[in-house]
Amino acid sequence: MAVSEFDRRMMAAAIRYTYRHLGRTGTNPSVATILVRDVDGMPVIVGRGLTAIGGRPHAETEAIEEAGDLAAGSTAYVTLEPCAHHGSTPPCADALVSAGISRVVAATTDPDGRVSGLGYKILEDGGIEVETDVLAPAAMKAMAGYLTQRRFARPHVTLKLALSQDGKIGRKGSGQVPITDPLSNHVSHLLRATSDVIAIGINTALEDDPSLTCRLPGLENRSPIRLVLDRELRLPPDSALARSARDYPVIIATTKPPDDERYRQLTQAGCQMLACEETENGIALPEMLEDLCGKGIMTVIVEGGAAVAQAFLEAGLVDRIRLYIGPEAIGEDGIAAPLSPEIMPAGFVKTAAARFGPDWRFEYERSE
Ligand code: AOF
Ligand code: ZN
Repeated sequence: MAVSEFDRRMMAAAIRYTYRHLGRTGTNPSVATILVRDVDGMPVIVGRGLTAIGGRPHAETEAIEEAGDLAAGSTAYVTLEPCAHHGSTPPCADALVSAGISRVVAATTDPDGRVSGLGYKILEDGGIEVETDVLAPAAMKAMAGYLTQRRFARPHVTLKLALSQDGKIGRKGSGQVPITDPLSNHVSHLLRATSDVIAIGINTALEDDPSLTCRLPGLENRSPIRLVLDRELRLPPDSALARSARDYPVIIATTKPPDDERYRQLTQAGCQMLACEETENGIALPEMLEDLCGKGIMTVIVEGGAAVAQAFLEAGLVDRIRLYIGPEAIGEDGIAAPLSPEIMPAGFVKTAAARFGPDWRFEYERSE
């Protein structure tokens, strides 16, 4: 049976569903399964499943459980190839065969060596019809953190910048300057809710004293880990970040040793210290990201300031750029942005444009 328009619509729904647990499944990707079967000549959704918070159980078994007896004879829409390995539960591919699923429509092959191709093989050997690569680009976008971690052994990095109409990111010496509309701010807080870490440089921390939490009503507990690149340990223990370190985690990336007085104070405030290597330009970013990856971090937002943005770009460590452009100009005393729609680093292509109130948002991704 060929892939139909209905198949694509169900897969699009499954991919959208994965965003519900994005950033909450540990090192596991957030995967969705939707089971659909014919009931009196009508396609009916009989089960839905998502990778559980923390990473287990997997999506397929959740959906099969919800469908109960109705699972047999249904089509399973899965955003990732069902697993073939034994973890804390048996392989999902086996579970689909045992449940009597007749057809599996999948979006992407799992790059995990324990699964890659083997999941599909178990399904086919079990007599299930398998369709692959349905809406693969959209699924890969939703799983970018997981895929980047598997491919490059580092987290996926989004650089987020807000620019005034005249290409400035702030005003010299005046702390936070409102550039974008509250609507844009809500949208960027949604990215915070689905990301593991938000990183800023120490200058931004000192100038703005930001909290970097997600402040969307009901999603406050989805705030990412806040990370400050603070080679010389200048973050004050009474900063908004350090004061809230016991409520929402703070990591301080530094090259200072533990016998430093500020090190002791910040640790006492509840901040976690990440020992980093030093280069002539500051903290060694590839090694820092590798360490974060080792801690299970799959997605990082880099949010200010210009020097930090520049350092990540120069090191080739940015996968996606989200550029918000507000309607007002800042003028002469503004701080120039390291990039603009006219000046994009080589290798990035525009993949989306959207309007939020008076603002524009452009998205750029690295072309392969
Ligand atoms: C699935 N369905 O919902 C997810 C899958 O640590 P474990 O044992 O849970 O295995 C992690 C691997 O499982 C992960 O690397 C990926 O290959 C797969 N994730 N597979 O069938 C799911 N989340
Ligand atoms: Zn599984």
